[in-house]
Amino acid sequence: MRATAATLLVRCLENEGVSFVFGIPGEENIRLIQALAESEIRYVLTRHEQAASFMAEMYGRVTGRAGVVSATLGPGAINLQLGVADATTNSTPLVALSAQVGHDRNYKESHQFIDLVNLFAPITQWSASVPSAAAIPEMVRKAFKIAETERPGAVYLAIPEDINAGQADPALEPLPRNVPRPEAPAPGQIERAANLLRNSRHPIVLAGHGAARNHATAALVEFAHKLKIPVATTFHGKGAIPDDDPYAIGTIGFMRRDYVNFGFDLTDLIICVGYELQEFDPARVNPDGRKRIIYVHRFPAEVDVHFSIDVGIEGDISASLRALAEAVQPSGGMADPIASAPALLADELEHGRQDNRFPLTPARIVADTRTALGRDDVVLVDTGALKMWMARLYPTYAPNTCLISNGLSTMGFALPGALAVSLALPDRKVLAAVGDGGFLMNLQEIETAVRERIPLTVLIWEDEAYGLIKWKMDLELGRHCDIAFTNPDFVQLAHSFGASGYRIESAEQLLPTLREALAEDGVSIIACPVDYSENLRLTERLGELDAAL
Ligand SMILES: Cc1ncc(C[n+]2csc(CCOP(=O)(O)OP(=O)(O)O)c2C)c(N)n1
Repeated sequence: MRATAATLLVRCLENEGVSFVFGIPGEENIRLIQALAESEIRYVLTRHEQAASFMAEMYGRVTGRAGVVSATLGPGAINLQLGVADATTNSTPLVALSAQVGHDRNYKESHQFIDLVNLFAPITQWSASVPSAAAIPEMVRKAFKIAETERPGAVYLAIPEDINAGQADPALEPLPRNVPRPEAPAPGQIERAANLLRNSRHPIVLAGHGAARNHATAALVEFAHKLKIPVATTFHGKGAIPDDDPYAIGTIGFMRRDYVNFGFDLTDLIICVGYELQEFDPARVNPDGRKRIIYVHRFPAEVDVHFSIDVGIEGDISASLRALAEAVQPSGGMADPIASAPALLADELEHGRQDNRFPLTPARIVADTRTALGRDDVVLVDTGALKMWMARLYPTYAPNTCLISNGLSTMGFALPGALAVSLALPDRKVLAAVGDGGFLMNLQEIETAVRERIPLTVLIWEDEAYGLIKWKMDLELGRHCDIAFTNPDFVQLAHSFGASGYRIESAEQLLPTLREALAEDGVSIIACPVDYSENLRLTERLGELDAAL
């Protein structure tokens, strides 16, 4: 058999351990699609390239291995850009492949030609065009190495149609995979950090996405327990310390102050563990820029006037935490106001659980979602007011089990993302929590999930509006406009796709319906009316709390 460039490319993908490629074919990459069909890799045919890009992103997010998405040239490739940008801003490994016009016409105005390499450059870590079949082994290896190495992100490769359709030297082989290993922390940096810690009165840990990604939970828990230091997480770091750990004090990142801010008000030293500035503005926890900062991560920190680092420890995160814990004696323990934060959150959630009002309060939906899912099950939370409620209130017990986009904060990722998480983690239940706005941005993927027999449940928080924008307008302008819309009948819509459809008509129905839907082996859609009048009450309440301090 003669080797073609397309089969060589697929062999290189197999060599990287790729199990799924998400995408839509086009005229210019039919040989690649055929070569994939003949391989061990499962090609998941989607209904929108944007959705395919979110699938690849969320696959990368939960596995740590680059998710792969494929599209045709021009419009198909351009449709990939939202998930690609989301992956880069969310530190998630992704490899995007698209076709491109051939070398015979890429120097002039020609049908469907757009300079894709330049279009992808600012939203990727590397954007390049494959110049020849001979370059495929090196370029695929380089793409995965860059995408998966800290800080992970997206990579884009354009495959011109003449190369896609051409032959390859049969002697060409995929290159062996190698993964850069993290260094042990430098003893001098550990000692400098230990000195800062010894002199701090109320140190606090801020655990970010890097802690979740780098499996630092065990070391983080040991560190917190040994030194008696409270741990807050960012939205992306949720679960890096289980929320029922006595040293977990909650998630920071809500638009206003929250209970967890008590810890940051009091502290003189923030130990940032795997924190990335794109997740959350450091000004929010260090407004005057005067707090001392120890930074622990695999790569140097971004520069920000509110993030002036006293000691940076670059290397393996768990090893760094263990070395630091070893070097310091425990201090006095948590101050009372800090210790009170988890209890206040738990009260709020409990209150929500018992609230039978209809439409449901946001806290009721969060409480029932938590009860319906197991500790290791996964919820993907789309962007909107629901994200604020879920991020601050949803107790999370393991990293990457409450997935939020807070780098780009895009709408529309959760439903397609859930499909990929369900494929990547087939033994977990997977729920996409979405607003009615975000749901209609990528609902076509219900067809993909039904056709491909990928189990998932979608919970729509229905308020017939772009709720978060309404909340922001009400808060800052005192009124709102241009945020309301109407919805289709979600139950009929679900049925028309061959999915199960449920409509919640009383608060008591939500938990049993969630349980029933999650127990199904198929696709189910639940529409749950939500009363967002609680939004303004929450910001007012937290505002008063602010004043009381
Ligand atoms: C792709 C995209 N478009 C617009 C926005 C701005 N935006 C953020 S939240 C939001 C409203 C979300 O509405 P919905 O999905 O119904 O959720 P809700 O806020 O009502 O809970 C909008 C328009 C965004 N983040 N992403």
